[in-house]
Amino acid sequence: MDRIIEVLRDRIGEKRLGHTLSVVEESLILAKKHKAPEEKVKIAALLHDFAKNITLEESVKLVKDYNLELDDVTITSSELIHGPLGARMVRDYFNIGDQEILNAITYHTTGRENMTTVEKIVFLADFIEPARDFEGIEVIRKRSLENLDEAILMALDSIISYLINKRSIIHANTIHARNYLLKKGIGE
Ligand code: DGI
Ligand code: FE
Ligand code: FE
Repeated sequence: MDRIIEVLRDRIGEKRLGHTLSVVEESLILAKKHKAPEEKVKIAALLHDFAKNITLEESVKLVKDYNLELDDVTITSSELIHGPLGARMVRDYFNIGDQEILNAITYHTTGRENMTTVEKIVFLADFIEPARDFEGIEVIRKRSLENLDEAILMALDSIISYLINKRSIIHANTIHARNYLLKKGIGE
């Protein structure tokens, strides 16, 4: 853990390390509450933004070097590329082979349909960590302790509204994640 933190400090800087450690803390609270494997959640949270400080240009180069197959929306977005690229990089840097950890990192920005509990927790912890401040966040914080799916549905509603207001492209995984929950009857 200490070695990872040192590598992270170099790579993402003190400020984002602060965010990362907050996400770890929130993740562990949620893991205890929802009986998820704490060690997995902790590693995924710690590494979720590993590729965040890389420019889009450099990220695209790395994606090519790694032969990663990313869709056109992800590969042209500085917001979206860091998830899948980060997952690939931590596989190399820290020899992480656990697919659930790698998926939690890959999908932490968009979510996706049928997420595991570990994936849900990292997605939500990133959204509700104490430095985040937007309308409705308190309700989502509270709900995340009671029902992960309902909290994620609220988070996705908020993200999608935000992206529409900015006229941004919405990644299909974000929509699929939300449709999946609605089809399951979450939020009724
Ligand atoms: O890396 P963080 O800042 O900690 O958080 P994050 O990985 O959740 O990234 C948040 C940003 O990603 C935020 O500006 C909203 C954006 N985002 C989330 N879902 C989508 C998205 N951007 C696009 N274009 N499409 C999405 O579906
Ligand atoms: Fe991120
Ligand atoms: Fe983050």
